[in-house]
Amino acid sequence: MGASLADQLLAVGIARPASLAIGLGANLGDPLAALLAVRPLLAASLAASQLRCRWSPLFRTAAVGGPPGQPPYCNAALLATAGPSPAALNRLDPFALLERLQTLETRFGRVRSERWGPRHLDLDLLWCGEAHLQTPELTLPHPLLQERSFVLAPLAAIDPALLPPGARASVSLLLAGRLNHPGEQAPEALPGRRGWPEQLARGTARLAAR
Ligand code: A4P
Ligand code: MG
Repeated sequence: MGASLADQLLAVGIARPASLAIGLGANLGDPLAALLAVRPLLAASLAASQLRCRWSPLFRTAAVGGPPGQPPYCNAALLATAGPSPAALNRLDPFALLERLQTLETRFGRVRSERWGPRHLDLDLLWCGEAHLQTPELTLPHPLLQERSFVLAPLAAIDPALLPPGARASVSLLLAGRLNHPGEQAPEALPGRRGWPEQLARGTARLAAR
């Protein structure tokens, strides 16, 4: 059977591969340990849906919003693509994926008390293909993703030219704009380590917009 039109357009570079992105964050308990432990579980969950993951480096970021005096966050992002055929992503039900993410959050001790409060693990679905949704359970793309350097820096580290659905600029340009805001603290990329080898090139740890 011949390749689908979508696959042919991808092959000649006319279409962007469909993707989904997930933001990871934690600032309670041992945030680094939580992200290291959840990574293989998330990778396995997405592999079961025939998706392949690319991971950002880990970042240390100042808490945004919520109660004052929160510990810093450990943040990261993953970008999943459908491999040889985009159909795997079309088959994915974003609500079912959100449920899988929330089950993982609960497993890692997440208790929902106050909005933007400290947490053991937060997994946000940033986008899921071209899905546009606005329901009480799920908004896609994530409404705040373009305004948050703790989301943009990890995405820009995966691919500076990445264009989130509905965005007018790449993640690296959005990040550069964000970092120009007075008082905005640049996320700090952490060195790679066992279980999380990704890191920024030497000398760019504080300059994620390249
Ligand atoms: N929900 C709707 N859309 C989505 C989506 N795309 N992904 C619903 C995930 N959940 C989504 O989320 C509240 C409800 O949003 C869920 O029940 C889900 O059905 P939550 O995770 O319980 O609450 P939250 O995280 O406090 O609220 P929200 O609005 O999701 O906040 P964010 O955007 O997650 O921000 N500072 C730093 N440095 N790093 C961080 O990671 N995170 C936050 C939380 C605040 N400050 C931070 C960080
Ligand atoms: Mg959340």
